[in-house]
Amino acid sequence: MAKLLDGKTALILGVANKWSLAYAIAAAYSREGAKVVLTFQGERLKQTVEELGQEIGASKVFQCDVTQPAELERISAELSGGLDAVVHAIAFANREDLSRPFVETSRDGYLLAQEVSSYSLLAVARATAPLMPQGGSLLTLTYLGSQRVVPNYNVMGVAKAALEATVRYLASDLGPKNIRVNAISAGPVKTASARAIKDFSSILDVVAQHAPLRRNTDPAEVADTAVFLASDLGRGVTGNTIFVDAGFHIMGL
Ligand code: NAD
Ligand code: IMJ
Repeated sequence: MAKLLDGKTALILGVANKWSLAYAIAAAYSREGAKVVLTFQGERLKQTVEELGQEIGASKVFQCDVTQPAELERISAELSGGLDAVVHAIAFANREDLSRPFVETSRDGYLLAQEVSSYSLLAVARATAPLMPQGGSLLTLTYLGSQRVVPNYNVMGVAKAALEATVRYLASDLGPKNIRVNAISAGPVKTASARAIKDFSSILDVVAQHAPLRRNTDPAEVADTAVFLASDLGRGVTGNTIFVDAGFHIMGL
């Protein structure tokens, strides 16, 4: 039977380990027939990501630190055959900026969070748009802390607000080339980026108690929405932030 991503090639940035949202998305894209290419941030992650790539039959795995222009240039070299979908699942802020009061955020900490978590989408869009001459899909991951105050999310919330605005401006620029740009706003999931957060388990409990679906978000649900957006089924959707959060964001109390 035909699969949703048959014949498509997808580049997925942001796999660090088997818990990464990017890995759940890569596995779902592979399941739906896509040719999957993975990148990892640095040498330290090489072996893990190569092994995960093998598990899902990835056709290529290479290093791409999005703060390094020379490493972004590798994208066009490695994907000269063209591309249909790109997933940006990357965020970083200094750990101390995710625990002390937001008002104490340094200039360097602010700029670092913006560079890695927001500007990098623009950099990736510029590197990949020429590889999608017939159009394609660009997807990033965001979190509710961009729109509401979530304790300790701090400088990441500001970076995600910029990321969501970047999605809209890129969607406007790239729409005439039939390149769609969207974000998925995922509910809290216990990944490496979340595990480090104080009281994360109690955040999961609060969400499960109050979300309309009365449970937490499963990475596989995020991945299935990512499949939809990269597939032909998503052809009319661009500039959007779609919540995959068991409905939590609609609640006022
Ligand atoms: P994760 O730690 O598995 O993924 C974060 C990734 O960012 C890692 O693979 C890391 O290597 C990569 N990264 C950081 N700096 C980089 C750089 N300079 N160059 C290249 N890659 C770099 O955690 P995750 O939760 O899967 O995070 C993926 C995305 O999902 C992030 O954007 C995060 O904000 C978002 N998100 C996560 C949750 C959650 O609760 N886990 C909820 C909503 C949104
Ligand atoms: C992160 C901080 C505070 C509250 C948080 C999170 N909540 C959730 C997250 C409620 C769900 C996870 N998230 C959505 C992120 O985007 C995390 C980004 C992140 C995490 C770390 C931890 C380790 C580190 N730097 C980080 N930079 C970004 O050193």
